[in-house]
Amino acid sequence: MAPLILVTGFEPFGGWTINPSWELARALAAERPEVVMAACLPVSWEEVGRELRRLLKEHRPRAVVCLGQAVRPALALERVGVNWARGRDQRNREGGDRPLIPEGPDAYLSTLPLSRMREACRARGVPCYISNSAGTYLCNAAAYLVRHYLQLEGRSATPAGFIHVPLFPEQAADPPSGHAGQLPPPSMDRNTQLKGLLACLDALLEGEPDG
Ligand code: PCA
Repeated sequence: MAPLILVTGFEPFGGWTINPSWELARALAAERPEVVMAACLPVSWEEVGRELRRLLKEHRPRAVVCLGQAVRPALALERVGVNWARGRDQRNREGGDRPLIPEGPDAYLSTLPLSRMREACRARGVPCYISNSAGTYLCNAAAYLVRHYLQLEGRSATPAGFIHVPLFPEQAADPPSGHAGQLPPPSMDRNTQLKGLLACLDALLEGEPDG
C-alpha cells in the first residue's frame, strides 16, 4: 500500500491574503513527513479537477483529505459533495450554475471515517461537527471530484473526503471589506486546528487494516 496521505489546501481567494487550509496542509506535512504529502489547489473551475486528477494519478495516495476555508465556528467534516458549480472563481470565471460533471452522479458521499474523526477531535478538546453541505463553490467541487476521479481510476475504496476549516483569528480580526461587519466572523487558532486535524489523521490511520 502506498505510504501517502494526500492532504490538499486551497490558494487564498476572495480578498483574503492567506488560506488557512493551505497553511494547515503544510503544517500537517511538516508534523507527519513520513505519511502526509501536501498540495495546493487552485480556486479555479477550469484547473481544480485537472490538478486533483494529476495528483491522484501521479502519487496514488492511500487516502485523500481535502481542506478548504469556511466562515464556520468549528472543523466541519463534510458528508457530501454535490454535482453543482456556482460562483465566480479566482480567475474571474463563473461556475455557471450547472453540474460539475454533466454525466456524473448527483452526489458522492465522503468515505472518510467521519464519526471516528469527530470523536477523536472531541477527545482532544477541538470543536468539530459533521456537516451535510459543503456549499456549491470550489470546496464542494473538490469534495465531489476527488471521489469521482478515484472512481474513474477504479480506486473507489480509497478513503477520501473534505474538511472545511475555520478562519484564523488574525483573518477574523481584519477581514476583507465584503466580510467586515460589526460582529467579527468566527475563528479558531492555528494550533487548535492543527491538533484537531492530527486527531483526524490518527482516526483515519487507526481504521486501516495492518500493512
Ligand atoms: N474555500 C472555498 C473555496 C476555496 C476555499 O478555501 C469554499 O468553501 O468553497
